[in-house]
Amino acid sequence: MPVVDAAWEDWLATNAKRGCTVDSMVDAMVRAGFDSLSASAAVQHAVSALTARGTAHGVDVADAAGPAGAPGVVQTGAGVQARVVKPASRAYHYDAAPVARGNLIHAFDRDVKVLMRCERPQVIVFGDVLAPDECAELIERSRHRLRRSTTVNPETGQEDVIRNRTSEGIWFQRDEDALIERLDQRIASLMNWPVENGEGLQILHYNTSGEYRPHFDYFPPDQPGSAVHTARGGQRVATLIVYLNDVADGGETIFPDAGLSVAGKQGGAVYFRYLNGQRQLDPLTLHGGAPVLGGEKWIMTKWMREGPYF
Ligand code: PD2
Ligand code: ZN
Repeated sequence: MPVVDAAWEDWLATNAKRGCTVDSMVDAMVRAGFDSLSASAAVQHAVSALTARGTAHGVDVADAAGPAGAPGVVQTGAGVQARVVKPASRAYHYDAAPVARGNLIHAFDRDVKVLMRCERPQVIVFGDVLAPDECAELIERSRHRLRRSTTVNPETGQEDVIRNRTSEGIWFQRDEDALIERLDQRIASLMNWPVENGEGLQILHYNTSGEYRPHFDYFPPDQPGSAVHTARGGQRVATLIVYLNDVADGGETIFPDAGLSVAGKQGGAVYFRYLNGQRQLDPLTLHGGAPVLGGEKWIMTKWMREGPYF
């Protein structure tokens, strides 16, 4: 299968800018030998990068033109032509999220309040997921064991320390002790996803000025390093970020392409889902941790996978 190299990135950016539909670009890439999941993720990434800059789309790629020299690709003389057609139909399909309906959800051993639901992207804000003493205990257990956080290198899949993520963290393995086991059960019940599909619980700490620049929590299928991570448990499907303290100023969880910002409150949480039943990935879940402007920020993150994570 071909890879999304610099030439394909140029092709994607050019055609997204011309206003070509997601459908027509995915079709062109599939005809050039990509599988539809990789093609769809690459196109959605290119379109969402453009949408973030405020450009609309709604025209079709005229034929299977890809970068010059790409195998199996027809190159038109003047590049790719575009014409106005129906709106894109291969856009991310918002099927029902597994989280229960209603304003109060009984999650294992606790009643959790639903404070806000957003349908596109699928984001839910909860109150009272953890009690104040549970938040305090997690912070105290973690404070002296923190290590600088890493991110996945897209090429190699290795964990790199980079400036995009200025936090420190530690992991608690599932079933590590009674408290972690209980919290894992509660979170799995709230997310309505099997507890064994969850990665460990990660505690993160940001000092003033700490931030986590916008990123996807899923592993982009077009990046070679992703396979290392999806080999165990498959793709990530959804995230729950629990706020362990009130931040004096800043530190919101932001969704820049959705124009959404969540200011955390101790014990509350934000849930977002990015893999649907058709295994499409939602680029609108691009999100980040805004810089902490005053005080410190403590959160706990749970990432759920498609399958059991052992
Ligand atoms: O600290 C946050 O608000 C934040 C933002 C984006 C955390 C994460 N992502 C994460 O842990 O993935
Ligand atoms: Zn994230």
